[in-house]
Amino acid sequence: MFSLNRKSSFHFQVNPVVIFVVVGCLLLSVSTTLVMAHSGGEVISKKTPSPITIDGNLDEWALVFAESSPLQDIVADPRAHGQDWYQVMLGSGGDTNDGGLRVSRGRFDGDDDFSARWATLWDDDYLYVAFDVTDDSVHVYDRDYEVRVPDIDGVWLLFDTKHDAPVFEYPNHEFNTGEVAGQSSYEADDHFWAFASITARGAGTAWVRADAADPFLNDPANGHVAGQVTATGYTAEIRLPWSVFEPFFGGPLVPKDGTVIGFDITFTDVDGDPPGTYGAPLGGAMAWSSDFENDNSPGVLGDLIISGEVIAGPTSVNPADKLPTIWGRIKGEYR
Ligand SMILES: [Ca+2]
Ligand SMILES: [Ca+2]
Ligand SMILES: [Ca+2]
Ligand SMILES: [Ca+2]
Repeated sequence: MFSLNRKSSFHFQVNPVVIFVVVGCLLLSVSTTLVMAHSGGEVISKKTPSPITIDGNLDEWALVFAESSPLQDIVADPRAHGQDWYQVMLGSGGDTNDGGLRVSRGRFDGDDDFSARWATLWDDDYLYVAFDVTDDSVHVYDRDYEVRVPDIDGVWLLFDTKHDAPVFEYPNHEFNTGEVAGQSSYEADDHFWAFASITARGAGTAWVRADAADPFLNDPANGHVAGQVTATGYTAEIRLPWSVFEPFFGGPLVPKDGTVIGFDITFTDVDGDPPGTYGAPLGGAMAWSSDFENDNSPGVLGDLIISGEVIAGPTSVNPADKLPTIWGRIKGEYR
């Protein structure tokens, strides 16, 4: 009896503490999983040991594409592709969702109509992004290079350079784009460009806020934007010198391990007879981390996280591509 009483007494005194701790832990755990910074998208940009050649050939991206795909692919139905990080609630933006959760304008008829594999890298000079786009109706841009006229097969890149947009907390998969978009607007440090990577002039274009040419990025001589038409669509390869962010950031934006920048991507897809249409049912638009509104509100952007991890360099050199003298020199250096 004595022993039993002591045991009962022990339980009676300790249980509330145990319950308190357990419930506390549960609440902490639940609240942690519910809190989402921005719209949930997070992408890691690793460091490249050698500069990326901006030519629309994505061979040097093979390793980093293999890491990023399918988790970061821009596809109409992110959750059907295992992208559990995608938080945006169906129909919460000024969107259509016509053809998939991520569809913000127009309509998409599956991954063959439009989808994009992509990845990002950086070095001390540039932030790089590359896209391998599947598009069943590719339109090479051949109009005014100084001003976008009107819609394009191309991509918008959007930045909150100070990463200071307001953060909203929603339960998993209930991020309300429209609600968030109404709570913030672009400030001096927030900026976006639109790029047409495949053009009749060869060099890609870069338009400030998707409108007028960026005097630096749009200049063909600077070689910052390139693309190629492929068997399944087209590519886009873009490098942004860190200096282009300086006017917005308010000083040098020096990337280092752990730097976080608000970031999102929007693709517009024009389909049909040239110049193609952006409207449903042929064309449309879809974003990476939001369902658009990202040109109005930096609050709906995701996060681009700079990592100090250096990717492995190019893994092979094909001797068939090299002149004998160059190949001899390469072999000589490895003796
Ligand atoms: Ca390249
Ligand atoms: Ca900002
Ligand atoms: Ca298209
Ligand atoms: Ca289409």
